[in-house]
Amino acid sequence: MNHDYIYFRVRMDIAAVAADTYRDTVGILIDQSGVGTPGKPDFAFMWDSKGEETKAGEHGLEMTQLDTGGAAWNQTKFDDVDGNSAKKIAPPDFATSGGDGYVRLVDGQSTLNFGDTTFIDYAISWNYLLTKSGTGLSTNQTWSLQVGSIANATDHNNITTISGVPSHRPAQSQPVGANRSTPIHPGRNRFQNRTPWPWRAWRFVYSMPPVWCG
Ligand SMILES: [Ca+2]
Ligand SMILES: [Ca+2]
Ligand SMILES: [Ca+2]
Repeated sequence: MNHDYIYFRVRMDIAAVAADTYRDTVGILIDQSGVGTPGKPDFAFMWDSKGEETKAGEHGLEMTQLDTGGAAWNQTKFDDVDGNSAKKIAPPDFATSGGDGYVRLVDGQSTLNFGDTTFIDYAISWNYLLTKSGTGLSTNQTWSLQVGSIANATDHNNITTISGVPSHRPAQSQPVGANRSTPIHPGRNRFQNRTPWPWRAWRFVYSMPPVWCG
């Protein structure tokens, strides 16, 4: 995370995500505290590679919101914030140029325990989120995250695989709300996250006499 973008890295259980053959949707699912039903996701940054296959430039990285929220992940799906499943309308969706958001694929990265992996990296512009998305997503909120994927289908379908559980476990056995990330507070800088110094420490620092060097 920096002043301009918030970043996510997803480690895939496959060695390569070939652009000409990979046809899943992979999304960062966000449960924003105080919005919607507690424990259920509200928004998702979706990378729709399936839709991109048939209509290049109208899919790819998409800003979505919860459409149907069931008790299990295979009853849960999202819908575009732009209200059009066939077109990318920006704003409120990510524009295809201008830096609203990026997806980067890093193939063939070796691991200690399970062969090669691919990273899917997301970079989401704070300026886009704050001024264009219409989602209300902002810095200094409380988010719980999960990664969900939809096998060989677009972002308009039920989640089929979810993170935080053993590999390849189907989503139907996973209740929504379980195995989420610990809450994050996006956009806080390192000083805000630090426990404040006690008053005596501040007093000591500020009462030291000036030291002349040279
Ligand atoms: Ca919520
Ligand atoms: Ca789509
Ligand atoms: Ca759309």
